[in-house]
Amino acid sequence: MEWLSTLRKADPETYGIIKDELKRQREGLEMIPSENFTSLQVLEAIGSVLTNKYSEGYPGRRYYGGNQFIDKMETLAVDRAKKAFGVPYANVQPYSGSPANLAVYFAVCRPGDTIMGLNLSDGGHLTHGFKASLTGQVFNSVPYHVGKDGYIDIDEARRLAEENRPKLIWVGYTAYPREIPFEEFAKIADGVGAYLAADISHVSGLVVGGVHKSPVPYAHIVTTTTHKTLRGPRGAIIMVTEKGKAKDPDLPDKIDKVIIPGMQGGPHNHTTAGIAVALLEASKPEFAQYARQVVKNADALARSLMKNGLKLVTDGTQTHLILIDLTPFGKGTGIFVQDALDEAGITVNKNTIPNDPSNPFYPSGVRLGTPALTTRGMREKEMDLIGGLIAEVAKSVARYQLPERKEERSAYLRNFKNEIKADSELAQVRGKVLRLCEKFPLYPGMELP
Ligand code: DSN
Repeated sequence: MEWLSTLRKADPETYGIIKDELKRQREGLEMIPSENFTSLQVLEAIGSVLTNKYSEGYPGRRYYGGNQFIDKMETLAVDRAKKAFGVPYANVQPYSGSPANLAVYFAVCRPGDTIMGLNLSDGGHLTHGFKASLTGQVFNSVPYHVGKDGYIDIDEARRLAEENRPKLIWVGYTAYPREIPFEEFAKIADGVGAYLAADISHVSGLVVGGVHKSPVPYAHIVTTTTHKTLRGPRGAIIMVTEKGKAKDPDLPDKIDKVIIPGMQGGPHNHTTAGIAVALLEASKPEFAQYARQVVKNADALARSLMKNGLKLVTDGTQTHLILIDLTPFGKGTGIFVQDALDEAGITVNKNTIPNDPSNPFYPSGVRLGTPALTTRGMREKEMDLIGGLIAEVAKSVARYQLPERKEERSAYLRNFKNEIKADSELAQVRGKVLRLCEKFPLYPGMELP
């Protein structure tokens, strides 16, 4: 089937860029753990005429006319979200994860209130109070940390909570390979009267698929993006649990009001449709099977990486995500491994590791995961092979070291980039990656001539 044929004729430039990106996705191993490939039906829903409509407000109470079908669409998405996660309230309007989290802050806190979240370089999200994020500037952010073993230091978090009496505590992380300790944090939050908000953006697909503990019995509020393991379009959902409603029966209403009129304008109705479609898919037995395979694949990949000599934070994973500690190669070496893997057709992202001896611009780790490769149908056998290729690439650039002097870095990196373009070992890995990708076609039948 020929896709985008109208666009091809009307705007060859835009068409060409989309075609190139599809080729990149098809011919490489997409291993950024927060990315995935949606189904064709999700793509169709977000490419629909629903994008044309303004609908500020909520079903049955909109500012604009003509919303009878948009109301149905949003109600369907909300009902599916409530059913998928087992919650009494869901708002599917946040444009993405950051606005969803901002809405939570302004529903339960005032500027200057104390909040807690996991420190960024220990695996926390930007919007959980990092100092460069508005959330770390508008609120008094007290970060908690992981211990030397890479696991969340619950004792430190409890002590900090008792000393600082936060209004809101965040759990749920962006670079943490172990199960989120919801139960332990519920005890801490309840002990100091704080709201507990679980941002399960990374693991929401695993939660729905039954392979990660659910936050719902423990947290008052749950947020998630919809495009990671949940495999939907780029968007987000905010939910309130029964526990949250018991703490504050007005919480759903407060969140609704912060989203609109507080922060956002018209919802992205095409995205709402895509979320509804993804939630229907996630309710099927095949999705639970997918979620199980994501975790099995991550475990197989972790074992392969370690067998091939790489060091992993917490020595493995229980989720979809792995964090490679590159300090044995030198501090701040994440950029060399990321760029060399890119050259070989393997997409990962450089990332800080706990107690990183470098900084977030030149971190000492690489973060990777298995959601997208599992969507393509790859299994443990392929993970074993890929772990070997990643280790080979990492070792092949071990001779590169980040210059201590900042002024020397850009010339050094330019030279590095030129050298890896001509590296025959990386070209060989690229060939192996291509052959593997051909065996697991992405969007078969989607032809872009
Ligand atoms: N940027 C998203 C991620 O990659 O995990 C959320 O922090």
